[in-house]
Amino acid sequence: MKKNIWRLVTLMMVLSMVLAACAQPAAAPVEQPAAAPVEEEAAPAEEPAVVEEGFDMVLLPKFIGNLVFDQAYAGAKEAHEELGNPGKLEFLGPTADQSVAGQIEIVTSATSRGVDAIMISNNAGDQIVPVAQAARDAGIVVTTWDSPIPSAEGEQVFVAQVDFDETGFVMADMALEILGENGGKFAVLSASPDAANQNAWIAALQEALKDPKYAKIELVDIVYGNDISEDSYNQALALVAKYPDLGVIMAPTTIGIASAAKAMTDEGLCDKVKISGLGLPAEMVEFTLSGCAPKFALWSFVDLGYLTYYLTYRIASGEIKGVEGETFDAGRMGTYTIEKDPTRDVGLRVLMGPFKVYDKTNVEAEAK
Ligand code: RAM
Repeated sequence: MKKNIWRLVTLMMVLSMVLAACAQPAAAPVEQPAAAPVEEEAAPAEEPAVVEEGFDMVLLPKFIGNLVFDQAYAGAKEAHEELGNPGKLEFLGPTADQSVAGQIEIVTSATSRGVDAIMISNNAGDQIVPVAQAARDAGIVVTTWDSPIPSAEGEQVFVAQVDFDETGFVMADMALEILGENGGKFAVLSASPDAANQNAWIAALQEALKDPKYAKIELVDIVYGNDISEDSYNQALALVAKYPDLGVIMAPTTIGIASAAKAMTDEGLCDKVKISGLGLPAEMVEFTLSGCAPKFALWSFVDLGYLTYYLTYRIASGEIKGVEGETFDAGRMGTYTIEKDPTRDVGLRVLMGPFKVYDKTNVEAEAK
Protein backbone atom coordinates (compact mmCIF):
# COMPACT_ATOMS: atom_id res chain seq x y z
CA MET A 1 0.00 0.00 0.00
CA LYS A 2 1.23 3.48 -0.82
CA LYS A 3 0.52 4.71 2.71
CA ASN A 4 3.21 2.24 3.76
CA ILE A 5 5.80 4.14 1.81
CA TRP A 6 5.01 7.22 3.83
CA ARG A 7 5.17 5.22 7.01
CA LEU A 8 8.55 3.92 5.97
CA VAL A 9 9.74 7.37 4.95
CA THR A 10 8.57 8.79 8.30
CA LEU A 11 10.20 5.93 10.12
CA MET A 12 13.48 6.43 8.25
CA MET A 13 13.45 10.16 8.87
CA VAL A 14 12.82 9.66 12.54
CA LEU A 15 15.43 6.96 12.69
CA SER A 16 18.02 9.14 11.01
CA MET A 17 17.22 12.01 13.34
CA VAL A 18 17.60 9.70 16.31
CA LEU A 19 20.86 8.35 14.94
CA ALA A 20 22.09 11.84 14.21
CA ALA A 21 21.21 12.80 17.75
CA CYS A 22 23.05 9.81 19.20
CA ALA A 23 26.11 9.89 16.99
CA GLN A 24 28.92 12.16 18.12
CA PRO A 25 30.83 13.12 15.00
CA ALA A 26 34.55 13.15 15.81
CA ALA A 27 34.87 16.77 14.74
CA ALA A 28 31.90 17.96 16.72
CA PRO A 29 32.89 20.29 19.54
CA VAL A 30 32.02 18.91 22.96
CA GLU A 31 30.26 22.06 23.98
CA GLN A 32 27.80 21.61 21.12
CA PRO A 33 24.38 21.73 22.71
CA ALA A 34 22.77 18.30 22.84
CA ALA A 35 20.28 17.74 20.08
CA ALA A 36 16.73 18.42 21.06
CA PRO A 37 15.40 15.34 22.78
CA VAL A 38 11.98 15.51 21.20
CA GLU A 39 12.87 13.26 18.28
CA GLU A 40 13.05 10.20 20.44
CA GLU A 41 9.53 10.72 21.59
CA ALA A 42 8.39 11.10 18.00
CA ALA A 43 9.39 7.56 17.08
CA PRO A 44 6.22 5.72 16.05
CA ALA A 45 5.27 2.52 17.75
CA GLU A 46 4.64 0.92 14.35
CA GLU A 47 6.86 -1.67 12.77
CA PRO A 48 8.20 -0.96 9.25
CA ALA A 49 4.87 -1.46 7.52
CA VAL A 50 6.38 -2.08 4.06
CA VAL A 51 7.88 -5.29 5.24
CA GLU A 52 4.62 -6.35 6.85
CA GLU A 53 2.14 -5.36 4.18
CA GLY A 54 4.19 -5.25 1.01
CA PHE A 55 3.04 -3.87 -2.33
CA ASP A 56 -0.25 -4.54 -4.07
CA MET A 57 0.38 -5.15 -7.76
CA VAL A 58 -1.99 -5.67 -10.69
CA LEU A 59 -0.99 -7.64 -13.79
CA LEU A 60 -3.27 -6.42 -16.58
CA PRO A 61 -3.24 -8.52 -19.78
CA LYS A 62 -4.81 -7.36 -23.04
CA PHE A 63 -7.70 -9.65 -22.17
CA ILE A 64 -8.49 -12.82 -20.26
CA GLY A 65 -8.68 -16.26 -21.89
CA ASN A 66 -5.42 -16.25 -23.85
CA LEU A 67 -2.95 -18.95 -22.80
CA VAL A 68 0.07 -16.68 -23.25
CA PHE A 69 -1.26 -14.26 -20.65
CA ASP A 70 -1.90 -17.11 -18.22
CA GLN A 71 1.74 -18.05 -18.72
CA ALA A 72 2.82 -14.48 -17.99
CA TYR A 73 0.75 -14.59 -14.81
CA ALA A 74 2.45 -17.85 -13.80
CA GLY A 75 5.83 -16.12 -14.22
CA ALA A 76 4.70 -13.09 -12.22
CA LYS A 77 3.42 -15.35 -9.44
CA GLU A 78 6.76 -17.14 -9.34
CA ALA A 79 8.52 -13.78 -8.86
CA HIS A 80 5.92 -12.64 -6.32
CA GLU A 81 6.59 -15.70 -4.17
CA GLU A 82 10.34 -15.53 -4.61
CA LEU A 83 10.45 -11.92 -3.48
CA GLY A 84 8.20 -12.72 -0.52
CA ASN A 85 5.97 -9.74 -1.19
CA PRO A 86 3.21 -9.87 1.42
CA GLY A 87 1.09 -7.59 -0.79
CA LYS A 88 -1.45 -8.88 -3.30
CA LEU A 89 -0.78 -9.86 -6.90
CA GLU A 90 -4.00 -9.55 -8.90
CA PHE A 91 -4.47 -10.78 -12.46
CA LEU A 92 -7.25 -8.63 -13.87
CA GLY A 93 -8.23 -8.30 -17.50
CA PRO A 94 -11.21 -7.48 -19.69
CA THR A 95 -12.82 -9.76 -22.25
CA ALA A 96 -11.38 -9.65 -25.77
CA ASP A 97 -14.47 -8.03 -27.27
CA GLN A 98 -14.33 -4.96 -25.02
CA SER A 99 -10.64 -4.84 -24.35
CA VAL A 100 -10.04 -1.09 -24.82
CA ALA A 101 -12.87 0.09 -22.53
CA GLY A 102 -12.18 -2.77 -20.14
CA GLN A 103 -8.49 -1.96 -19.75
CA ILE A 104 -9.29 1.70 -19.13
CA GLU A 105 -11.81 0.72 -16.48
CA ILE A 106 -9.42 -1.65 -14.71
CA VAL A 107 -6.65 0.98 -14.54
CA THR A 108 -9.16 3.54 -13.23
CA SER A 109 -10.48 1.29 -10.51
CA ALA A 110 -7.01 0.04 -9.50
CA THR A 111 -5.99 3.69 -9.13
CA SER A 112 -8.94 4.53 -6.93
CA ARG A 113 -8.30 1.44 -4.81
CA GLY A 114 -4.76 2.74 -4.25
CA VAL A 115 -2.72 -0.22 -5.46
CA ASP A 116 1.03 0.23 -5.63
CA ALA A 117 1.74 -0.89 -9.19
CA ILE A 118 -0.02 -1.69 -12.45
CA MET A 119 1.69 -3.78 -15.15
CA ILE A 120 -0.08 -3.36 -18.48
CA SER A 121 -0.03 -5.28 -21.76
CA ASN A 122 -1.61 -2.41 -23.60
CA ASN A 123 -4.37 -3.09 -26.07
CA ALA A 124 -5.75 0.42 -26.19
CA GLY A 125 -3.06 2.38 -28.05
CA ASP A 126 -2.72 5.90 -26.66
CA GLN A 127 -6.31 5.82 -25.43
CA ILE A 128 -4.90 4.38 -22.20
CA VAL A 129 -2.74 7.50 -21.59
CA PRO A 130 -5.15 9.60 -19.47
CA VAL A 131 -5.79 6.82 -16.97
CA ALA A 132 -2.18 5.62 -16.94
CA GLN A 133 -1.08 9.20 -16.30
CA ALA A 134 -3.67 9.57 -13.54
CA ALA A 135 -2.28 6.43 -11.92
CA ARG A 136 1.24 7.86 -12.13
CA ASP A 137 0.05 11.16 -10.66
CA ALA A 138 -1.41 9.19 -7.76
CA GLY A 139 2.06 7.75 -7.11
CA ILE A 140 1.38 4.33 -8.62
CA VAL A 141 4.14 2.58 -10.57
CA VAL A 142 2.98 1.95 -14.14
CA THR A 143 5.01 -0.40 -16.30
CA THR A 144 4.09 -2.09 -19.56
CA TRP A 145 4.99 -5.51 -20.91
CA ASP A 146 4.25 -7.30 -24.19
CA SER A 147 2.57 -4.22 -25.66
CA PRO A 148 3.72 -0.69 -24.74
CA ILE A 149 2.01 2.69 -24.69
CA PRO A 150 3.00 4.08 -28.11
CA SER A 151 3.66 7.63 -26.85
CA ALA A 152 5.15 6.25 -23.60
CA GLU A 153 3.04 8.78 -21.70
CA GLY A 154 2.01 7.44 -18.32
CA GLU A 155 4.42 4.52 -18.72
CA GLN A 156 7.66 4.33 -16.73
CA VAL A 157 9.36 1.43 -18.45
CA PHE A 158 8.33 -1.11 -21.09
CA VAL A 159 9.52 -4.71 -20.76
CA ALA A 160 10.09 -5.70 -24.38
CA GLN A 161 9.91 -9.43 -24.98
CA VAL A 162 12.20 -9.09 -28.02
CA ASP A 163 13.58 -6.22 -30.06
CA PHE A 164 10.59 -4.86 -31.98
CA ASP A 165 12.65 -3.98 -35.07
CA GLU A 166 14.10 -7.47 -35.21
CA THR A 167 10.54 -8.84 -35.29
CA GLY A 168 10.17 -7.34 -38.75
CA PHE A 169 13.17 -9.28 -40.06
CA VAL A 170 12.16 -12.50 -38.34
CA MET A 171 8.77 -12.36 -40.08
CA ALA A 172 10.26 -11.35 -43.44
CA ASP A 173 12.72 -14.25 -43.22
CA MET A 174 10.00 -16.77 -42.42
CA ALA A 175 7.87 -15.52 -45.34
CA LEU A 176 10.86 -15.73 -47.69
CA GLU A 177 11.81 -19.22 -46.57
CA ILE A 178 8.29 -20.56 -46.96
CA LEU A 179 7.60 -18.82 -50.30
CA GLY A 180 10.99 -19.89 -51.63
CA GLU A 181 13.43 -18.32 -54.07
CA ASN A 182 10.78 -17.43 -56.60
CA GLY A 183 8.94 -15.43 -53.99
CA GLY A 184 5.22 -14.75 -53.97
CA LYS A 185 2.42 -12.96 -52.18
CA PHE A 186 1.65 -12.88 -48.50
CA ALA A 187 -0.79 -11.05 -46.23
CA VAL A 188 -0.74 -10.09 -42.57
CA LEU A 189 -3.53 -11.19 -40.24
CA SER A 190 -3.08 -9.04 -37.14
CA ALA A 191 -4.79 -8.69 -33.77
CA SER A 192 -6.74 -5.46 -33.17
CA PRO A 193 -5.98 -2.14 -34.86
CA ASP A 194 -5.22 -0.64 -31.40
CA ALA A 195 -2.63 -3.27 -30.45
CA ALA A 196 0.61 -1.30 -30.07
CA ASN A 197 2.85 -4.36 -30.27
CA GLN A 198 1.37 -5.79 -33.47
CA ASN A 199 1.28 -2.33 -35.08
CA ALA A 200 4.96 -1.84 -34.32
CA TRP A 201 5.85 -5.28 -35.64
CA ILE A 202 3.94 -4.70 -38.87
CA ALA A 203 5.71 -1.36 -39.33
CA ALA A 204 9.03 -3.14 -38.71
CA LEU A 205 8.10 -5.81 -41.27
CA GLN A 206 7.29 -3.16 -43.87
CA GLU A 207 10.62 -1.52 -43.18
CA ALA A 208 12.47 -4.84 -43.41
CA LEU A 209 10.84 -5.61 -46.75
CA LYS A 210 12.71 -2.66 -48.28
CA ASP A 211 15.85 -4.80 -48.17
CA PRO A 212 16.58 -6.11 -51.72
CA LYS A 213 16.87 -9.57 -50.19
CA TYR A 214 13.06 -9.62 -49.99
CA ALA A 215 12.43 -8.13 -53.42
CA LYS A 216 10.48 -11.14 -54.61
CA ILE A 217 8.02 -11.33 -51.75
CA GLU A 218 5.08 -8.99 -51.76
CA LEU A 219 2.90 -7.95 -48.82
CA VAL A 220 -0.53 -7.51 -50.40
CA ASP A 221 -2.82 -6.79 -47.43
CA ILE A 222 -3.14 -6.29 -43.69
CA VAL A 223 -6.35 -7.42 -41.97
CA TYR A 224 -7.43 -7.58 -38.32
CA GLY A 225 -8.98 -10.51 -36.44
CA ASN A 226 -9.04 -8.62 -33.11
CA ASP A 227 -7.40 -11.52 -31.27
CA ILE A 228 -10.79 -13.22 -31.35
CA SER A 229 -10.61 -16.77 -32.76
CA GLU A 230 -13.78 -16.59 -34.84
CA ASP A 231 -12.96 -13.18 -36.37
CA SER A 232 -9.42 -14.34 -37.16
CA TYR A 233 -10.67 -17.58 -38.72
CA ASN A 234 -13.08 -15.68 -40.95
CA GLN A 235 -10.49 -13.06 -41.89
CA ALA A 236 -8.09 -15.81 -42.96
CA LEU A 237 -10.71 -17.35 -45.24
CA ALA A 238 -11.60 -13.92 -46.64
CA LEU A 239 -7.95 -13.32 -47.53
CA VAL A 240 -7.74 -16.56 -49.46
CA ALA A 241 -10.94 -15.70 -51.32
CA LYS A 242 -9.68 -12.22 -52.17
CA TYR A 243 -6.17 -13.25 -53.29
CA PRO A 244 -6.31 -16.55 -55.21
CA ASP A 245 -2.52 -16.59 -55.58
CA LEU A 246 -1.76 -15.93 -51.90
CA GLY A 247 1.09 -18.13 -50.63
CA VAL A 248 1.40 -17.24 -46.93
CA ILE A 249 -0.67 -15.70 -44.17
CA MET A 250 1.63 -14.11 -41.62
CA ALA A 251 -0.12 -13.66 -38.25
CA PRO A 252 1.89 -11.83 -35.56
CA THR A 253 -0.54 -13.02 -32.91
CA THR A 254 -0.92 -16.38 -31.20
CA ILE A 255 -4.71 -16.26 -31.58
CA GLY A 256 -4.52 -15.21 -35.24
CA ILE A 257 -1.93 -17.80 -36.30
CA ALA A 258 -3.75 -20.73 -34.63
CA SER A 259 -7.12 -19.63 -36.06
CA ALA A 260 -5.71 -19.17 -39.55
CA ALA A 261 -4.02 -22.59 -39.44
CA LYS A 262 -7.29 -24.16 -38.34
CA ALA A 263 -9.20 -22.39 -41.12
CA MET A 264 -6.76 -23.60 -43.82
CA THR A 265 -6.80 -27.12 -42.35
CA ASP A 266 -10.61 -27.27 -42.15
CA GLU A 267 -10.95 -26.06 -45.74
CA GLY A 268 -8.19 -28.32 -47.10
CA LEU A 269 -6.18 -25.31 -48.24
CA CYS A 270 -2.84 -26.06 -46.59
CA ASP A 271 -1.19 -27.17 -49.83
CA LYS A 272 -1.83 -23.75 -51.32
CA VAL A 273 -1.54 -21.38 -48.40
CA LYS A 274 0.93 -21.75 -45.54
CA ILE A 275 0.60 -20.09 -42.16
CA SER A 276 3.39 -18.39 -40.22
CA GLY A 277 3.93 -15.66 -37.63
CA LEU A 278 4.07 -15.63 -33.84
CA GLY A 279 2.55 -18.68 -32.22
CA LEU A 280 2.53 -20.77 -29.10
CA PRO A 281 4.03 -24.26 -29.61
CA ALA A 282 1.24 -25.91 -27.60
CA GLU A 283 -1.36 -24.35 -29.89
CA MET A 284 0.58 -24.88 -33.13
CA VAL A 285 2.09 -28.35 -32.80
CA GLU A 286 -0.54 -30.19 -34.87
CA PHE A 287 -0.38 -27.61 -37.67
CA THR A 288 3.41 -27.61 -37.76
CA LEU A 289 3.60 -31.40 -37.89
CA SER A 290 0.96 -31.47 -40.65
CA GLY A 291 3.02 -28.96 -42.67
CA CYS A 292 0.30 -26.28 -42.64
CA ALA A 293 2.37 -23.96 -40.45
CA PRO A 294 5.95 -25.06 -41.15
CA LYS A 295 7.67 -22.27 -39.23
CA PHE A 296 6.74 -19.72 -36.58
CA ALA A 297 8.41 -17.83 -33.74
CA LEU A 298 7.82 -16.72 -30.16
CA TRP A 299 9.49 -16.10 -26.78
CA SER A 300 8.76 -17.22 -23.23
CA PHE A 301 5.71 -15.53 -21.75
CA VAL A 302 6.49 -17.10 -18.36
CA ASP A 303 9.82 -15.26 -18.35
CA LEU A 304 8.16 -12.08 -19.55
CA GLY A 305 5.77 -12.09 -16.59
CA TYR A 306 8.61 -12.93 -14.22
CA LEU A 307 10.90 -10.16 -15.47
CA THR A 308 8.07 -7.61 -15.51
CA TYR A 309 7.23 -8.41 -11.90
CA TYR A 310 10.88 -8.06 -10.81
CA LEU A 311 11.32 -4.71 -12.54
CA THR A 312 8.05 -3.34 -11.21
CA TYR A 313 8.69 -4.55 -7.68
CA ARG A 314 12.15 -2.98 -7.67
CA ILE A 315 10.61 0.37 -8.64
CA ALA A 316 7.69 0.09 -6.21
CA SER A 317 10.02 -0.72 -3.33
CA GLY A 318 12.27 2.23 -4.13
CA GLU A 319 15.32 0.08 -4.86
CA ILE A 320 15.48 1.72 -8.27
CA LYS A 321 13.72 4.76 -9.68
CA GLY A 322 12.91 3.35 -13.10
CA VAL A 323 15.18 5.69 -15.05
CA GLU A 324 17.62 5.22 -17.91
CA GLY A 325 20.89 3.50 -17.08
CA GLU A 326 19.73 1.74 -13.94
CA THR A 327 20.59 -1.91 -13.51
CA PHE A 328 18.55 -4.32 -11.44
CA ASP A 329 18.57 -7.94 -10.39
CA ALA A 330 15.81 -10.14 -11.79
CA GLY A 331 16.26 -13.36 -9.85
CA ARG A 332 16.88 -16.47 -11.96
CA MET A 333 16.96 -14.32 -15.14
CA GLY A 334 20.00 -12.31 -14.05
CA THR A 335 20.73 -8.61 -14.37
CA TYR A 336 19.01 -6.15 -16.69
CA THR A 337 19.48 -2.50 -17.57
CA ILE A 338 16.87 0.13 -18.28
CA GLU A 339 17.68 1.80 -21.59
CA LYS A 340 16.18 4.24 -24.07
CA ASP A 341 13.82 2.28 -26.30
CA PRO A 342 15.55 2.45 -29.69
CA THR A 343 12.43 1.19 -31.44
CA ARG A 344 10.25 4.14 -30.34
CA ASP A 345 10.80 7.89 -30.53
CA VAL A 346 10.25 8.09 -26.78
CA GLY A 347 10.19 5.76 -23.82
CA LEU A 348 12.38 3.41 -21.85
CA ARG A 349 12.64 -0.32 -22.16
CA VAL A 350 14.16 -3.42 -20.65
CA LEU A 351 14.95 -5.92 -23.38
CA MET A 352 14.28 -9.59 -22.65
CA GLY A 353 14.65 -11.92 -25.65
CA PRO A 354 15.53 -14.15 -27.29
CA PHE A 355 13.29 -15.15 -30.18
CA LYS A 356 12.75 -18.85 -30.62
CA VAL A 357 11.91 -20.16 -34.07
CA TYR A 358 9.91 -23.38 -34.19
CA ASP A 359 9.52 -26.02 -36.89
CA LYS A 360 8.84 -29.73 -36.94
CA THR A 361 12.22 -30.49 -35.38
CA ASN A 362 11.57 -28.73 -32.06
CA VAL A 363 7.87 -27.91 -31.77
CA GLU A 364 6.84 -31.12 -30.00
CA ALA A 365 9.40 -30.76 -27.24
CA GLU A 366 8.30 -27.17 -26.57
CA ALA A 367 4.60 -27.97 -26.73
CA LYS A 368 4.72 -30.10 -23.58
C1 RAM B 1 -1.26 -12.60 -28.81
C2 RAM B 1 -1.33 -11.25 -28.17
C3 RAM B 1 0.00 -10.84 -27.58
C4 RAM B 1 1.14 -11.07 -28.53
C5 RAM B 1 1.14 -12.50 -29.02
C6 RAM B 1 2.24 -12.77 -30.03
O1 RAM B 1 -1.26 -13.59 -27.83
O2 RAM B 1 -1.74 -10.33 -29.13
O3 RAM B 1 -0.06 -9.48 -27.23
O4 RAM B 1 2.38 -10.80 -27.92
O5 RAM B 1 -0.11 -12.77 -29.64
